[in-house]
Amino acid sequence: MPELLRKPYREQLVTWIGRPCHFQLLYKISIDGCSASTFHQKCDGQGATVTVLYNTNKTIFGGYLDQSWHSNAGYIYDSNAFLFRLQFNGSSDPLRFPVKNATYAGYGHSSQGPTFGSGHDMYTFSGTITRSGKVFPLNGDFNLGSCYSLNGQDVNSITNNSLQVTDLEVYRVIDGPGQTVPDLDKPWREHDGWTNETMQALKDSLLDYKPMTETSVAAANILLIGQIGAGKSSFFNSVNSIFRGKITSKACSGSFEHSVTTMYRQYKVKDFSKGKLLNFRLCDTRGFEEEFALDAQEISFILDGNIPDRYQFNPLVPFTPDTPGYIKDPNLKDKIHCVAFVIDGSTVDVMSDKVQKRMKDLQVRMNHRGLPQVVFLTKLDKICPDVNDDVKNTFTSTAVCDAVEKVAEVMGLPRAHVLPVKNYESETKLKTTVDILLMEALQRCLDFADDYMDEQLDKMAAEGKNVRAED
Ligand SMILES: Nc1nc2c(ncn2[C@@H]2O[C@H](COP(=O)(O)OP(=O)(O)OP(=O)(O)O)[C@@H](O)[C@H]2O)c(=O)[nH]1
Ligand SMILES: [Mg+2]
Repeated sequence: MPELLRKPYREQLVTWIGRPCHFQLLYKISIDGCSASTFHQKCDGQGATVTVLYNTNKTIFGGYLDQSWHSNAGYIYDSNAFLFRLQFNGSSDPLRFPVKNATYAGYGHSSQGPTFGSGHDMYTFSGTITRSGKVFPLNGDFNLGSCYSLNGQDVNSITNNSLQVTDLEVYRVIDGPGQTVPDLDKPWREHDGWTNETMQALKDSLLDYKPMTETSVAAANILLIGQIGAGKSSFFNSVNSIFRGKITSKACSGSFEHSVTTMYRQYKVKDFSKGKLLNFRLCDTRGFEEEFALDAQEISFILDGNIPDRYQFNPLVPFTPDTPGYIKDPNLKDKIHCVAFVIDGSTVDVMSDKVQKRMKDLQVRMNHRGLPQVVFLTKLDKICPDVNDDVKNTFTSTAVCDAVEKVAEVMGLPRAHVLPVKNYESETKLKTTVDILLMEALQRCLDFADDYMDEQLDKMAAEGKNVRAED
């Protein structure tokens, strides 16, 4: 059964419990269903337990009981009990709230889920809770502070105001260090590792990259598109820095009320150690805003290769076939071969309907052309402190995993198409781990671009067109 409670949080609980111990999962509502009878069936008489709730506000809290749960409609005396908060708003922020009235530490009742304190301090749910999507809207009630010392905290600062949980787990606390400690930090996505060798292998593979050999298309075109300030230009700068061998910022990036990028640029990347141009182009666009969207027709022109490099976007006068520089008969080499939506991971939860709609509208045009789409999910460092400390934690971070799921859902794309990255922004030196994440995302994009070109060639062959006419 997949367990959510991460290793650092387990270690924190062990410290609080105050004796060497480990945890065995007894009950998990996302697997077993959320019902008081199942909870009691699985957890009564099991000795010490920890109950952990994970809510939709990325906050993790719960309670510890040294004594067994029961279903006898009576209180459980426990002088060692405590309530706790482990995480708040996606950030680790542990606090322990000791019991102050041991007589009422817990309450066992056949029709109630885990319940702590009289009053009750933490009453999770009663009866059966029906899942709504991925969320269980618990029907309990929290009157925190009656039997537990809150040390200045309140319901809001402990639960982050939500009883909408994605999971609730009860673990049995077993004395002694775990013999076979399960792999608690199992990544949510397979990953090749973070060594210099991995980095070098990725770099070599990108250096060797050539679009499908049957065509004369020299470079794969990847379109970077998304809201202002999402990190489109920074993505190019980051990739460019990797091959430059030092941090550079060729494309203007920054934060401004309107898009910093105003010109369409098809950036090439040069490897400075080998003096070689790489065979892909990163096409940077103006970001869209709440009140300003790229003209849909303009996007079609970009996708089809009608718009020239260095075209100056003008929100007042959209691009037309009469605009100077219009490329009249673009062929496969001019077209976009893969679209990367660049989305700021730290704003995924607050993405407005308007922006979502903008992206959907663009997707319609892309789907129409059979264009592969990925998401570069940026600013991971801002959504998870562990990732901020070290990018290595990306694939074990629940906050990142949640953001990936959310974006995949919003964009209607498979999760595997959502690629977490962290751009270089304040660093002064390259880092192997950051390079790896960026190059993996780029490599995926190029694989998809190849698929697209392959498909286009099949189509052209089927239509009797001379593929070599692309020359
Ligand atoms: N912390 C953090 N900041 C980032 C990241 N990527 C970009 N930024 C910052 O976000 C701001 C906007 O980045 P840009 O690359 O200019 O964004 P853009 O999508 O090109 O924006 P426009 O050109 O205005 O549409 C800059 O201040 C960057 O330094 C990231 O991964 N982490
Ligand atoms: Mg930009």
